[in-house]
Amino acid sequence: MSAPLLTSLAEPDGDRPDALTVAGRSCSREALLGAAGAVAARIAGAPVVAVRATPTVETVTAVVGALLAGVPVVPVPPDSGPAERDHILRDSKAALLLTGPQGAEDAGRQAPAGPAGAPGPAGGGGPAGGAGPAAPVETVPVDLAERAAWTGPEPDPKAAAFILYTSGTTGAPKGALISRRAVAADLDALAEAWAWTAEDTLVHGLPLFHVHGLVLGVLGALRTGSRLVHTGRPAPAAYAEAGGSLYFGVPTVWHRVTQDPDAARALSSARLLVSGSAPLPAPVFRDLELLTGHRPVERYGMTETLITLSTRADGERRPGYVGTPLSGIRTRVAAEEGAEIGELQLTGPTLFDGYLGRPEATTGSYTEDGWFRTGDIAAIEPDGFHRIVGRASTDLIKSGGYRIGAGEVENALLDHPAVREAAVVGAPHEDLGQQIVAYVVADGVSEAELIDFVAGQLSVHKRPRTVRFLDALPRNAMGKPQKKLLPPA
Ligand code: MLC
Ligand code: AMP
Repeated sequence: MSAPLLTSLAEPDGDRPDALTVAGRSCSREALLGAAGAVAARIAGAPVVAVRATPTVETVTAVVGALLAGVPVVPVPPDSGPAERDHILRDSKAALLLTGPQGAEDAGRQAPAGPAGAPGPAGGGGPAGGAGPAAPVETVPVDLAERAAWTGPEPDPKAAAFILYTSGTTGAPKGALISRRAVAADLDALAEAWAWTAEDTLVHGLPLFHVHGLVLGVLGALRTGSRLVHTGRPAPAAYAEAGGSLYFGVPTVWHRVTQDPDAARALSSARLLVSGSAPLPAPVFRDLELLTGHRPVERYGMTETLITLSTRADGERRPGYVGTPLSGIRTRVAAEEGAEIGELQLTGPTLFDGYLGRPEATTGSYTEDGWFRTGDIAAIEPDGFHRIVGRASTDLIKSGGYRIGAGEVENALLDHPAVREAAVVGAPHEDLGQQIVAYVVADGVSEAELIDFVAGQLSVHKRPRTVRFLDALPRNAMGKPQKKLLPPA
């Protein structure tokens, strides 16, 4: 049985003034616990709460407050446009939106917020594909000066800690239900694999609305008791300045670090550099080793499973390999007879509890004998090391470590009145891993207008980086678009 999720918050060195730093603002664990207690008191009893996940101390306070009160958290990307935000709020049925200092102003872009301290209306403004009026949501500003001692009981470990919205190949993102015990099990397994302790200072600048930045990057620090420096953005110079022992990044971040040799060399004094969320290219692995003296730890995970495979602090680290299963995880590769590669399937204590309100999608993500189907193609070497070869579906794109469904971007493009047909793919890209390329049949609209249109409807990272105009999409005899026949980007 794991310890309660937020155990280390109440530990004796809780008054260290820089236990937590986010984008240049610091606070102690004691201050965090007090302000989070005040949040917990305000939202206790709510079925679910949305958090506008800016990289701020307020976001961390909001998340901790909700976890204290046992209210599941729905992180909302701060740059999500009205279509995406309204979908998340509506689908999760969140009636409260916790926001940081910018929250009230931003919410006010759609509808004026109430006076400070009083809940005001917020939520999505524009209709997405004729989705109707915005979901009614009350904005609750987080005030770091407030203090309350939270004395509520420890929530049920089986209860949801998070509802994380994540893209599928088609349609709008689905809410993955992540339990408190899954988070605790994953963080304990990672602490063991990486020898991660309260002696560490964790540094990263990843977004606070996904598994990597939020679950590992915030709750991991709070559970192990390590200091956390969140750099606001994952810029190489900011990583260099932070002087940490443990660093997290997506491969794009590590690629940028290798392009900044001074910053890279400053990381030599760290204990462990960890890469994940997308494949780390072998040249980036080698450049990192040359510049920092560290062979990076690579780990593999998914929103639905949390982190399941990793190389270890005390073990071999091999370019192109994501190591062995974490404690409690079992893996298998469903390969056809005679083949070495096939779909990676998993079981273990870190798996999600299904997609909110989508029983069919949940059932479809498991095999008949109860293993989770990752959709990733993998091979397992005789020594147990796992290699991720690619994805089964080309309609899930990984760009800068973000998972993006081709269908969601296609639907956003089709919402533009000038677009008649759209097909979206991920094209190889040196820095981003893949970049989003859109092929459209459209008249009277420019590439820049379409890119801005998508950036305005969805999160900015879901915008195509390139748009190609075609007279018609290649289709088969049944009329289905044939993405393999699209011209090169
Ligand atoms: C550019 N910008 C625009 C725009 N064009 N804004 C609006 N409309 C347009 N048309 C602006 C952006 O707002 C931003 O502004 C700036 O340009 C740069 O944007 P970008 O080019 O999209 O960002 P980039 O620098 O390319 O981002 C790289 C990155 C980012 C690495 C920082 O991709 C990132 O943070 N990735 C992390 C993803 C992640 O955490 N994934 C984990 C998933 S969990 P401004 O002002 O903001 O600079 C998971 C499980 C696991 O996968 O295993 O971990
Ligand atoms: P997300 O749900 O955003 O967490 O994305 C999960 C997906 O990211 C996985 O299904 C993989 O395709 C990919 N992924 C995560 N970590 C790695 C890694 N180390 N190597 C290759 N792919 C990865």
